[in-house]
Amino acid sequence: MSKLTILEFPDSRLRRVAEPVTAVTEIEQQLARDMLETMYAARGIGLAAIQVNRPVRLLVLDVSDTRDQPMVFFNPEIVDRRGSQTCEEGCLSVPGEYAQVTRAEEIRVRALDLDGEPFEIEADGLLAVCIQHEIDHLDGKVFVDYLSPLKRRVIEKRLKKQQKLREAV
Ligand code: GNR
Ligand code: NI
Repeated sequence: MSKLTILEFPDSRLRRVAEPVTAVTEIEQQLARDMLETMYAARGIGLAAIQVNRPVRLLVLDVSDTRDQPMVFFNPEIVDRRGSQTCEEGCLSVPGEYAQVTRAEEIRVRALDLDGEPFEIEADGLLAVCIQHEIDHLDGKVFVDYLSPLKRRVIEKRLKKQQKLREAV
């Protein structure tokens, strides 16, 4: 297992649209395991492959309180959505910034699991928020895209300053 580096907004590599996986081989399974390790180490509830500079349609998450229920989705697709909910979101690629985002309340998701087997789940609440947040990453989107241009610019400035300070160390 190895921990991967998480790209940070406004890195243009977060803007790529991820390609579907053609097969779930040991390579993809290892990437999923490394992403889980990276997500747990960063105390996130989800991670999309784009965030660790791998532009493939893969996301991992664990929204359990006990942090022992990892989920893996290859080629996830939202096949049904209902209602709306607003939740305060954060992002490992936008550290320290939080904002309210409105998304579907309930979704039905189709994907391949770690063994490459197709499955479908119904999700609501935080799980639904997290899956939608991660699929946005796979389409080159970040939650700050839902904010006003002014708020987004303020966040961008703060993060660039932080990144510069870190580089100077
Ligand atoms: O760790 C995370 N927490 C979170 C909280 C509210 C809504 C979405 C998320 S996802 C985020 C991890 C992350 O950046 N995934 O891409
Ligand atoms: Ni994120």
